[in-house]
Amino acid sequence: MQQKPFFDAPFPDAPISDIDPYEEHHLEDPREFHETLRRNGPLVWLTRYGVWATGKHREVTAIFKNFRTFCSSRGVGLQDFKTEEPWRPPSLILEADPPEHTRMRKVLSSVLSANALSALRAGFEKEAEQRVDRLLGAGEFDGIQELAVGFPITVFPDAVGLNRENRHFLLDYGNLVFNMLGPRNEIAARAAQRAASAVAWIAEQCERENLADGALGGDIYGYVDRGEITETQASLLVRSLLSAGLDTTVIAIGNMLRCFADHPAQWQVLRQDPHRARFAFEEVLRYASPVHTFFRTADEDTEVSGVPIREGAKVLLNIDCANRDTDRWPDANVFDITRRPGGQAAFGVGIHACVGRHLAALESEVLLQTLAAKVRLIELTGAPVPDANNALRGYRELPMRIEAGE
Ligand code: OVV
Repeated sequence: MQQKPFFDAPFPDAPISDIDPYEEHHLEDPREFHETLRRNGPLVWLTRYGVWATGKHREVTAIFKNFRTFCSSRGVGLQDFKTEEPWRPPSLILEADPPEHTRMRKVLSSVLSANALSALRAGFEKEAEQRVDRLLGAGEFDGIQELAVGFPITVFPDAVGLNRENRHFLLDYGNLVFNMLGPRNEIAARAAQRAASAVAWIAEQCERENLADGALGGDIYGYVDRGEITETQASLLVRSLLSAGLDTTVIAIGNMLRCFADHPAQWQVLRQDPHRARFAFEEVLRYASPVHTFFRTADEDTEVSGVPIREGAKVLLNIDCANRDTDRWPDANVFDITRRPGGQAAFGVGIHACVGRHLAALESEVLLQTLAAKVRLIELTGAPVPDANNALRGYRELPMRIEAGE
């Protein structure tokens, strides 16, 4: 049998654990790992990988905010780009530090500003209404295929300005990108197999001539014409949209359906006042965070909450655990759309916080409002099938039905 690696504690008496959070059953059900993080916190050394880990809201937030010490340019996964070759050219925004990060961030934040996106709403609403109307007569269906995938896989590529063909490659690619943030386990190998044809296809879609005018991809190339970025940078920024923009919202919408199916009283609260959709989405992200893990790398010797951290150390930030931290929200384990979940960390915190959040919110909000207007009951009709992913947590299948009602 293959010997599992073992990394000694970095100092005597350091809190350690030999749990492997990347075992499939922990990825599918993180409760035991969360318990380990809480019991040994605020930081615990994972002997299996030789990294620090935290799931405390205070420390996760502090490390995200301290972007000078805890850099992103050495990768935001388990791998250290300083010592290991990344599988693709690093992202110019996700895997970069200031000042380079700042310039790229400015481009994407203006392309993806709430204002720039407001023109998309009407088209999103039309698509959501058609889809929900069709499902109201459908009996039992898979909420993942029909809603969580079906809605964004239409509106998102249209918003970016992609061709109509082969859009399923976007899901394969996103799945690969997120799985590659973890160890090179079976799950990552399967993702790579599945995405074999997607990688070259993605690179092609990022080229200027494959992007429709008047859509987000073309808007990014507008910054080339104004001399602010190069053509190569533009194509990599489009790649960022395609990497981060679809699987995340698919998972978020799936988690949203599950939350409301499990909490029918909360569904009635939303139906009474559909304007709560924006806050409801934020509460879904807190209660069932789509991205469970990002890493940072200590670029110098430092300490966090009294724990010394050496230069080069990776720190696993468990976002979904932090979002259920009862030190931050005494009733963290209650799904309550009437709370104001300010400070929830699902989009990250600080300079790297999700730049596409307004687009994600628009998609989810439109779908949620459409459902709230037309649907009396959301009900599971079978067991949800979890989707084990090294960085995302959600469902592969969600058997359900919806019932019409004013
Ligand atoms: C997985 C992920 C998240 C956010 C951004 C990117 C990727 C990127 O490629 O820039």
